[in-house]
Amino acid sequence: MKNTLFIALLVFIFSGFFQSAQSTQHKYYWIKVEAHDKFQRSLIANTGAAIEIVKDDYVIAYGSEANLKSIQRIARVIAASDMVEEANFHRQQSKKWRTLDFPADDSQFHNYSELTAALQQLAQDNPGLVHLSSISKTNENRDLWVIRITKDLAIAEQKPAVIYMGGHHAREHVSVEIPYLWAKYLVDEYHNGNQRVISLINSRDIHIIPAVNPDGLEFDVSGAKYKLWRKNRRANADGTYGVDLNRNYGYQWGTGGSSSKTTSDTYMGPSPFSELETQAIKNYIETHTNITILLSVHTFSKLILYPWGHSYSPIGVNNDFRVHEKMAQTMSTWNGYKPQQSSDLYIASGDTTDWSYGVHKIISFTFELDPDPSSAGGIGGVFNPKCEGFFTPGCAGFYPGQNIIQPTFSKNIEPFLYLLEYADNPYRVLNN
Ligand code: 0X9
Ligand code: ZN
Repeated sequence: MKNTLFIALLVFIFSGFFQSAQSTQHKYYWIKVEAHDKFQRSLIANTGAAIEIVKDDYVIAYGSEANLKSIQRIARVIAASDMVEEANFHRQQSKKWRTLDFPADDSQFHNYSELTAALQQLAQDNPGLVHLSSISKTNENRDLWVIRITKDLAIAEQKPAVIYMGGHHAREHVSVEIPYLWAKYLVDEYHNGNQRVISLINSRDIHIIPAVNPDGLEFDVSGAKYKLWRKNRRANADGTYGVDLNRNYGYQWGTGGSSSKTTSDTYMGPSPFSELETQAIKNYIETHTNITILLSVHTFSKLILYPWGHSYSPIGVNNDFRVHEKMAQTMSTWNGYKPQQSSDLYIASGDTTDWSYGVHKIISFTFELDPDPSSAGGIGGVFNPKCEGFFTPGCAGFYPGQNIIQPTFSKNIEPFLYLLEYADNPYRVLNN
């Protein structure tokens, strides 16, 4: 009897210990922290927090309690938000969550099944023009869709190709809509007799992956409020979930600005290309050797970024640097986004474009789409007072409301067309 009591006491003490250890890991914060240059920002990125807003004198990062403590050791924290419940330990199937969908006032956004249906419809209505295929199953058995738009598929590999991708990060909903609208625009304009688009569809091979991370997207929109989820939904060995797909590509992987901690938002994964989604993209790009230009869209901040991201050095091949710089500057005249090298923001390794340029010499860009950081809300007085918090659509950078979709798309049509036009030989831009 004594023994049983003793064991019961031990179990009680230990369960309390584990609970508090786990609830510590559940705490996530918005952290406003002083940082004046890319070197200071990179130190903050190295803690494993995700930097989301960059200003001249500070950044706002999103990270765990452990990330917050690391940041406090190296920089002055100006403010930290109340704890936000963190979803690292949440299972997808929890009963208390509603169906996987956007709330009514964000219904213009596509959830996974709506996106699937829309892509299937586009392909079905346009045989010989739009080709839909799944390049992988995800951890939760969804399809990773690629839509390919070109005339004469049989000779497509002989044409210059561009690949457009969105939705690497689950909470970046606008980044899924823009590639989808791009596919729809191309098809609609083709039928409308737009000569520029017709000749591009005839002479180019166009690849579009609107949602690189469908499991993450579905997770983010399940529940009463958006979850601020970033990673995919791989079940990590320790019971946590998710790898940051934009830290999992295999060029200079794990060399800075990513984390080996599974609870981190910038968890790099156990090895380069450990994830089904990044493997699928790797295989796809390796098998389509006609791809000369790549664009990966994210949100938010209105930026045009180009390699390197893992290093402060510019690209070693001088002409390649000049092509990226020139194209970024030209595109910025249309969308108004700020062109810069990725690492001017902060060092991060394992992102898509360092790999696609580093390994394949594909001219590669990351766009951080609208909105701009000042409209994103934040802590320390810049919060929109109408809004409950970062979770409320219309309030924050990741959840800006559906009215932003169309204007964001419109300002990016010209840059997207430009990339296609120069895909035959991007070095041509240096002649202008
Ligand atoms: O950190 C990222 O993955 C991207 N920003 S986001 O807010 N969408 O997460 C930017 C990647 C740019 N690359 C580097 N800074 N290396
Ligand atoms: Zn992103």
